[in-house]
Amino acid sequence: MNVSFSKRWLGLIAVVAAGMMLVSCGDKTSGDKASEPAKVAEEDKVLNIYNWSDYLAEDTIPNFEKETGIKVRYDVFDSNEILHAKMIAKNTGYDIVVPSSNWGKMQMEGGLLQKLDKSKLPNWKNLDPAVLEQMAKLDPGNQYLVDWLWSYTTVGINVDKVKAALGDMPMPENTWDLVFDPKYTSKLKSCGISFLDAPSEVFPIALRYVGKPEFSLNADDYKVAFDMLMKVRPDIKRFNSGGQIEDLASGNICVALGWAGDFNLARKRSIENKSEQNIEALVTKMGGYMFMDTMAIPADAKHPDNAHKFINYILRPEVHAGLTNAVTYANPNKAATPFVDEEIKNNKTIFLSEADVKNLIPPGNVDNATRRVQTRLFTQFKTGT
Ligand code: N2P
Repeated sequence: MNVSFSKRWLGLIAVVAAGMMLVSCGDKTSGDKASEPAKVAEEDKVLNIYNWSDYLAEDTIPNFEKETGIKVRYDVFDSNEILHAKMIAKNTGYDIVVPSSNWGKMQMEGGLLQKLDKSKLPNWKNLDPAVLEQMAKLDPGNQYLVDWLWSYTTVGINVDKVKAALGDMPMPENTWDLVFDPKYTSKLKSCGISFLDAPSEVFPIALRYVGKPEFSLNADDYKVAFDMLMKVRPDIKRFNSGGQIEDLASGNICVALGWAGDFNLARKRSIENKSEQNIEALVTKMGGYMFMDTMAIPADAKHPDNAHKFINYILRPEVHAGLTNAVTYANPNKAATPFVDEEIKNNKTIFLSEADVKNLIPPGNVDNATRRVQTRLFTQFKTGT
């Protein structure tokens, strides 16, 4: 349908597959049992969804409810860490969760997810075959995970405010300096710097910035990244993943380490609320950190049939494109491309070029011990001690 769209995806997925460093966790013993499709004759007309905040079009849920008579309870989270902790504790009460692919893979390997029943997903055919082929490298046979939307963690700026705060100082060649180098942060402090509140988002990038492997298992490497982070700590105004859209759109902050999709959404919101902030997601030379957020059904979901109905509904071209148009994140649905607004389709910070995709850090993971190191150091970073 659209060759360049497909090519971009090939590059993107190749990077994802190549970079997966997955370490299993959770309860292995329940894996086989958990994979059996639940046998439910007639389910209650209820569906419990747990997704990231600001990740929906206004009509996505109401249209689904109207059409199916299924009542949706929709809760939101702002980090994989929060979702993962709930998944490991089990009995989440959710029928659909949306982990990033690397976290979804861990949950799948831990027996915490159930296999999708493709016979209930006729719209599966709309997914880009190139995506499916490449995704199969991390989810063999595409059995558990369906991409919702994707983007990357990067630097977002309010162009005018940053220029004003920097004064005579030109923009750095490596734009990550805006959040990692005190030479810049000490100036940008005046208009507000925000960081994502999640160790798994910040450390891979901070490690690359200090020249260490992004998914290092060596605690000494984390200390080097931590020391770099502590130098800019006094200049950071807040850690607030879900709040960056509003903070940027209203001019409360001028620089953020956050999600490219949210930066484009902040720009859109500021136009809607007439404050017209000149907000940009930067495609940095050093590269950002890619994520693909995926729909999955917990092993103990009470309404798996309704969950399949919802996934199949999202995979409709108009519905999937509706998500992209509303929240400015790229989708994996080839049939949706004609329904994506031209401005979004042509935005090179949303649908990245092949070269820019290759430059991203692909989704990856560390072992549990390293995750504890990350958590401890990130808490210290936040408290500034
Ligand atoms: C929320 C977007 C979530 C992206 N607005 C992070 N995976």
